[in-house]
Amino acid sequence: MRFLITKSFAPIALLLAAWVSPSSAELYINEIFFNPGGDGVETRDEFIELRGMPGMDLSNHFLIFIENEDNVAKNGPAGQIDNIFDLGAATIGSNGFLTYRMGGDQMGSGSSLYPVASGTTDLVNTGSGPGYGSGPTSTIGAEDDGNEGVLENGGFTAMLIRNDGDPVDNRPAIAFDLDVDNDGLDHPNGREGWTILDSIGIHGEPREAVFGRTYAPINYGYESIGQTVIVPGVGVATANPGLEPGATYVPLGYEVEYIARWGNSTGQTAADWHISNLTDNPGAGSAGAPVDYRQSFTGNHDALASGSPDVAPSQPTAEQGRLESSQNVPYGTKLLTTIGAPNYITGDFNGDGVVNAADYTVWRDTKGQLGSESNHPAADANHDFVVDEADYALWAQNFGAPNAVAAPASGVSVPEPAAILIAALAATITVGRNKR
Ligand SMILES: [Ca+2]
Ligand SMILES: [Ca+2]
Ligand SMILES: [Ca+2]
Ligand SMILES: [Ca+2]
Repeated sequence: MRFLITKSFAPIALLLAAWVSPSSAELYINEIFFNPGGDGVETRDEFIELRGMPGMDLSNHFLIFIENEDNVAKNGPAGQIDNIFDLGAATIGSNGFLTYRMGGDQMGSGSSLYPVASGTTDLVNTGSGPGYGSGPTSTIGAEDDGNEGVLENGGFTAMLIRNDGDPVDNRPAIAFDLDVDNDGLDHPNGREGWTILDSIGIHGEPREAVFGRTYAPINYGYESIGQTVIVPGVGVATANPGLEPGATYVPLGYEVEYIARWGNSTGQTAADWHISNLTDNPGAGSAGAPVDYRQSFTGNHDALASGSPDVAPSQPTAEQGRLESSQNVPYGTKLLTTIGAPNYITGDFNGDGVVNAADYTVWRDTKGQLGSESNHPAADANHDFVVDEADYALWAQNFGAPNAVAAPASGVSVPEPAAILIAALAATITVGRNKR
């Protein structure tokens, strides 16, 4: 029985695998960590990950960050370009990834310590400027309005563009205002000659969404539209974030510090993104220590041995059990371990960005395995240090995710949803029988 079901999975696994590669000339914002908290160092621990075709030439491509802040009079800096990453000298790595990492703060914090997958085009600033550097102090083509070498914590629209217009006149420039009247992009493509390849809007901190404006198809912020908020210096205001025509706004109720695509997703719906607020444990990102940001409100996550009951990852308090994750990721999950790889997705035990039969195999082969903070089993989806039925249930719940995936590159038919359901059901039957 098990053999038959394994065989029936094979074609589906192949089809799902065929979905994951971006189509020709496509380029995506894949992961951005922009506000390391706690012991984090702003000029060391931020990173950016882009995804595209292996070896893709990035001439005339730029990643820009557009200011979100506005005020009640609508004469704030919304629409101005705050950060520019000039991708022109780079190509996408042989594994389909490109990363930007920081060079530290020149005060002993050292450069970014994240492990990066081989094959990644890994751009680390070795210039004299802090963080990513800026202009002449950046070796990676970064530039920002304050020459601080960092991304803004308050909010932004991250926008990946290609400039087919004049290479000088239409090049993105710091402080250039893409929205002069703060009522939406003055040109639907940002500027004449530009193509917007991908974008996402974030109001990262409370009250930023009240008057602020973002410019992407999908946008996130703390407040709900219509929510009453007290704004210092203004008084009572009603949240009404500015959006492009037809754009989506998703209220979160928490600050945002990390944005990522959900597994291999490339679409523009809330299901395609994982928006989270990360804190750290003691030593997170510190020189010589493993980078170890986790999701929670407070406290550290490796204190199981310390006997402090409110910090054990397997025993979250009621408060810490409320994860600040748009995808309900289990407490204590490490997200920042996929630099140069598909992003974390619940149930993706082999880390390839999709949840399918191959992940079931990992679960089956490691069922009963125990773990610890330093030796975390891949198939322990709920982060309780044992691989068991609860982890299987999370795999089954997420089977087929991410829902919105890139169109097949060529000549590959997409299986009907029914086929996926049948496969999931078949797996359930298998597990049920194994248990007896
Ligand atoms: Ca403006
Ligand atoms: Ca990643
Ligand atoms: Ca997988
Ligand atoms: Ca588990």
